[in-house]
Amino acid sequence: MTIAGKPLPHESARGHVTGGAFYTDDLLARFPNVLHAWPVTAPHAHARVTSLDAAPALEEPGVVTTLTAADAPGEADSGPSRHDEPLFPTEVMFHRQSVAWVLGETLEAAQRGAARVRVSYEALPAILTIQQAIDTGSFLTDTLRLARGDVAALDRSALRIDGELSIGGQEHFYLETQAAIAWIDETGGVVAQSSTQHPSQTQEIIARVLGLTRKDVTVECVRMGGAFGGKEVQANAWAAVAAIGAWKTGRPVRVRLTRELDMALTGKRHPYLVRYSAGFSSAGLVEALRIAFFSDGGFSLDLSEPIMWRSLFHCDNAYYLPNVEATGRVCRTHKTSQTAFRGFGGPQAMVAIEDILSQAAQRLSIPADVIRERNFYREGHVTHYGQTVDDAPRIDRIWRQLKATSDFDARRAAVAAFNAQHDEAKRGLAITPAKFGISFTASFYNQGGALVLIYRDGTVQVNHGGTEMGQGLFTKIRQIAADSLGVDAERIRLMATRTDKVPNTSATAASAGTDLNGAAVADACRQLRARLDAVAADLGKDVAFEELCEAAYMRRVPLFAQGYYRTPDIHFDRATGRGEPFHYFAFGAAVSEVEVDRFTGDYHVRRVDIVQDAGDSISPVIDRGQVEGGFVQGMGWLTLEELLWDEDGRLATAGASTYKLPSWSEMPPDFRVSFLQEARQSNVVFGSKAIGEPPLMLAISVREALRDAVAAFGNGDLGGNNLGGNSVTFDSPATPERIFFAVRQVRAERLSAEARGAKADASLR
Ligand code: MTE
Ligand code: LUZ
Ligand code: MOS
Repeated sequence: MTIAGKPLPHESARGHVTGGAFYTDDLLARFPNVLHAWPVTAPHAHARVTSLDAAPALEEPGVVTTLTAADAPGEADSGPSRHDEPLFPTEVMFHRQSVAWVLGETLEAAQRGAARVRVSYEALPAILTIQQAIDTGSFLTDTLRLARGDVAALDRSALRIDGELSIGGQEHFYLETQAAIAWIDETGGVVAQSSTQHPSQTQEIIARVLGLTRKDVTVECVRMGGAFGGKEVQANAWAAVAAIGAWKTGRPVRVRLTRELDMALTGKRHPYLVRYSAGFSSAGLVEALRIAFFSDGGFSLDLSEPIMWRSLFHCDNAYYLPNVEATGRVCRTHKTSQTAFRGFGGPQAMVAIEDILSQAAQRLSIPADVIRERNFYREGHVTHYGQTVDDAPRIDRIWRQLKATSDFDARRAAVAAFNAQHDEAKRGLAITPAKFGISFTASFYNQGGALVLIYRDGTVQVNHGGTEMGQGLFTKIRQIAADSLGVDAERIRLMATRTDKVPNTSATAASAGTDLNGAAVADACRQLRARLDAVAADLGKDVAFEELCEAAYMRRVPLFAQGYYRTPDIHFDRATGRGEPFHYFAFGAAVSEVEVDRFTGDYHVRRVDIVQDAGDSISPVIDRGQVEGGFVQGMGWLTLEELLWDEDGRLATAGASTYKLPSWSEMPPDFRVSFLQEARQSNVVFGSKAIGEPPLMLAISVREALRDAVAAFGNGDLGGNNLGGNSVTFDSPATPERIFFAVRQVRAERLSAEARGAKADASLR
């Protein structure tokens, strides 16, 4: 019986669509005496709090109490890295930061109370852009660096490209906004139900703010309605506020951000400014790359440092860079603290290198797919941080398979034919690869734990350290447990993630949820299966699983086991910038075709083809969903979603009306996803590979297809273009506005080149 590899539906699919699936805020109904919390938020991006009088709030009917600095018995700070996120700040660091909270019998009472809290501020100058931060020396980190070879090679290259690229951030827009409910249990301990990717850290922060030890705090996460990195550390503060409220009042306290508050208060994907110089041979090989990343970290450190490391690790994408110097620095601005988001700094760096390669292709009149192919990692190649790219040949395999199945060459010709006949619209086609390193780059996080319980009736409860956010982790783990125990999936129940079942867990992040926790569950199940096999041998006959379990119990064989997994052989030394930080690489490639309107810059995606390496997929339907969802989320980031802050540091795009998300209308009408065959990954649970983040970066093919289409307004077709030595550039996201201006620029260049040509012709006559 094999259940892994079967295309099972998501274990909560029915609950998701019927509304039956339980989320944190659904607990509300179980607590008739729950209190609702609402923040008092500051009207400045940067200010000193000169006085705060919460007392007037108490005059409001239904207000029970207020929460200010004096109410936290421990340290009122939720900063996960540095302690730089005071829950009751005396210095406001971003517009709408909460300075106090009000608890009410109803949400409305709490809101009315919050409006009554009197706060005076002394406004201070705010730093709102990366450039301002650089100019004023406002940074959250030192400069991080990875380098190899000698970038002086730049000066000897046949082609040199110097440039700057600005890349926008992204709002997570998980459907379930941040939520937590905390209460005091019958023994005096604190319990929180929290929509968190990292229950152990939520537990740590609650213990910190209450001055308790971890044994006094239990955190449970039943599931999340999406997280995407936005709840890797940023769920903690809300659980901490709820816990402080519960501690003060003895009553359950609920914090749930409205969409508008969630967008205003929580961190986003980091905006980046990238400065680069790249040197190419006349054949289009990268000879040297100097690249400097500046990220907008917002007001506190959060995960910005490991995110910047991941950028430095991914500035090569799938390409061998012989000489490279990559540096990165996190800027401190007066904005929300930017945080983890699917890809974790990798996407920004990969957008940059793909941008540079496309420009080189245009400048050298080499087709972009050819220039990419020529620069691929080959067998035996080592990255700029010293890790051998073991499976480098897979890049070529995927590339060739995708080119064939997407009919790339024929469509290239068809696009050129279309473009030759149309002046009002042009089509573009691009293929881009993605290589993504799998493992937390902070090596100690790469561990997983499990506790598997078999009952005498032959049914099984599986506990593990991972959290479910819609990605299908629980579905995969159920399949792993079923096969490891040799029973069918119906016997197995996946329990909500709790810190009192498996301690000291890592965040479910870095796409490693199944690799780590799945392997730990398999380890526990292996032990149990061995014990049961011994009992079966003793019985001397085949019996049903429930009888075997009963027999084991009667023989006093323990029917529960802990499982553990740690990723072998990974290490990285920041000081030298050398190591093997990743257990393996996930690979994929995508072909996108777009059509751009000359007059408006509006565009649509006509077709997308993807080949992704998922190893031996444990759950093909889940993996397909991850590829489709990740791709569309990446496409949204690179094309539609634009975060704007006004000159006072207010988030101008703080709702779905002004922040444009991809929807049904943006789905590629022709969307073909397939997986690399014979792709078993050795040394990973069931031969599978991580799938959560890598497909997001395949959306870069849409950005590059847009560049291809824009170039066609200059001269026809980019397959070998003559833009007069120019290349098409635009910042990210490639909104219709940016595409409109890029088209206008390219057409102006063409017209002036034609005018020069006409003049030259005339002078010959
Ligand atoms: N898929 C859904 N439906 N919802 C999510 O929140 N998060 C992504 C990805 N896929 C996410 C998702 C991110 S950022 C990560 S790191 C992985 O799922 C985490 O889960 P995994 O490690 O089990 O793949
Ligand atoms: N989180 C983290 C991550 O703490 N370290 C990582 O390397 C990482 N990578 C991807 C996503 N989340
Ligand atoms: Mo994902 S950004 O690792 O939560």
